[in-house]
Amino acid sequence: MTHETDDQIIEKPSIDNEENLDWAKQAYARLKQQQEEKKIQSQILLEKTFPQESIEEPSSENSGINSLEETSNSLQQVDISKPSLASLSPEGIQEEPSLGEFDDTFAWSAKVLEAQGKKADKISLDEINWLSRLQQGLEKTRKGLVTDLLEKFGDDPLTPETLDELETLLLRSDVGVTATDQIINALRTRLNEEVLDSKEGLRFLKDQLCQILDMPIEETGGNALAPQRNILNIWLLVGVNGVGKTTTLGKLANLALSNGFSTLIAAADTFRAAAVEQVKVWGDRSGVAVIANNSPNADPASIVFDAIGAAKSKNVELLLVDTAGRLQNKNNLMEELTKVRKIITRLAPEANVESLLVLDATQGQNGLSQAMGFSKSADITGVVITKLDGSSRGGVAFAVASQTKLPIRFIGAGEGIRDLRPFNSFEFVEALLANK
Ligand SMILES: Nc1nc2c(ncn2[C@@H]2O[C@H](COP(=O)(O)OP(=O)(O)OP(=O)(O)O)[C@@H](O)[C@H]2O)c(=O)[nH]1
Ligand SMILES: [Mg+2]
Repeated sequence: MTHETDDQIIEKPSIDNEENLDWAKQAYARLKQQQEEKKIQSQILLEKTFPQESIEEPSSENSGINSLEETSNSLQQVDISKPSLASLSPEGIQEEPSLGEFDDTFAWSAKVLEAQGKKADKISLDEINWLSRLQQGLEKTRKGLVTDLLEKFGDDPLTPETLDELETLLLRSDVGVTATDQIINALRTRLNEEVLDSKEGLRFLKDQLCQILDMPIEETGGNALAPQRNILNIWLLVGVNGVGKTTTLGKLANLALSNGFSTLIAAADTFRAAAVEQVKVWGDRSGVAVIANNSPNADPASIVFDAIGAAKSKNVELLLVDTAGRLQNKNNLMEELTKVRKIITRLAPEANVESLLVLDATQGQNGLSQAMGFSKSADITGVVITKLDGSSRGGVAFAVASQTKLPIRFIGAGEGIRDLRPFNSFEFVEALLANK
């Protein structure tokens, strides 16, 4: 969840389109070496932990795992589920990415990192892996936008007619009227000043797209959202049914824990019986304890109450709250959210509170009207866009930023625990317009 600060990036990042792959090759060689070293280390560790005989007959007794489960704290009603066996197995904690071939996707991901001023010996496989998946995930959106766009732009200088066609393309890609107008007007003004060839046109377009996404982020201080150390941060995940709130919460728990934040989950979706179990599975996968109440129709506010108490007594830095899916026009359910917010303000006035609205990219412009409805009644501070993999409507990110003026904080592109990252406009726009 750490992010480069602005002053580390002196120039605006831009992709070097020359076929200079030195940096990418250096990064690849380094990651390859790290992977080899890791393999050797884990082999040594395995041999030390399980000498030959015990590999053949592993003893499950006294493993310490059962005792962890036994001590699992079950208060009368409030259930504090400690992460169980699944979280202790390596697969449960993370699916480690592995380094594939040095191919076009690797080279592209490396270029995006290089353009942001990263050092070839400082990048991680996680970063490369995520960018590759984001680029692949946005393929459907890209197909509708880029192929046509590049055809329209051609090799000739841009003309007012190209802009008309670009306008149609942007609108068709769910970019929305406000953002499209902003982009087209900026391009038109620029065209009145000078002749733009297609390469400069594309560069200008990318800058405009980044500006639209960055505007709400800059208005809230300009940094990526991360919990503040040594104080309580409470993040609520809200949104309509099935958009990916619980999955996002699980991925966030994993991301927070791997960045060293002490983390706790509150299972405040009491609407569906299976919801608590689902959250517990994510608690297990990420290794984060879950506060839940097993009695049917428990009051979400009372779970948040218990969770804040537990968070304070354990010096938790990030409390993630799962909430039930609700339609933005259902007043009683929206009031329930207000009640939860009130409890938080009363019990933890010093906490940093974020209400993250989760939007499903596949719903396109429909998600936008949800966002408008939610930000009216719930105190939304940011947006998470999920399901960018496989959606042809990734352009909706621009509509969200320009129309709701809410900062996009995280994006999800897959169902796996690693498929979520802090939002980075440069990476998003490059992935969207990647021209393979
Ligand atoms: N492909 C893909 N699927 C996702 C992503 N995020 C969530 N999902 C899937 O979407 C479905 C719904 O996810 P949940 O996390 O249960 O959604 P929710 O908003 O908590 O749902 P309710 O609690 O019922 O309102 C699940 O099948 C998830 O695996 C994503 O980024 N990509
Ligand atoms: Mg859920």
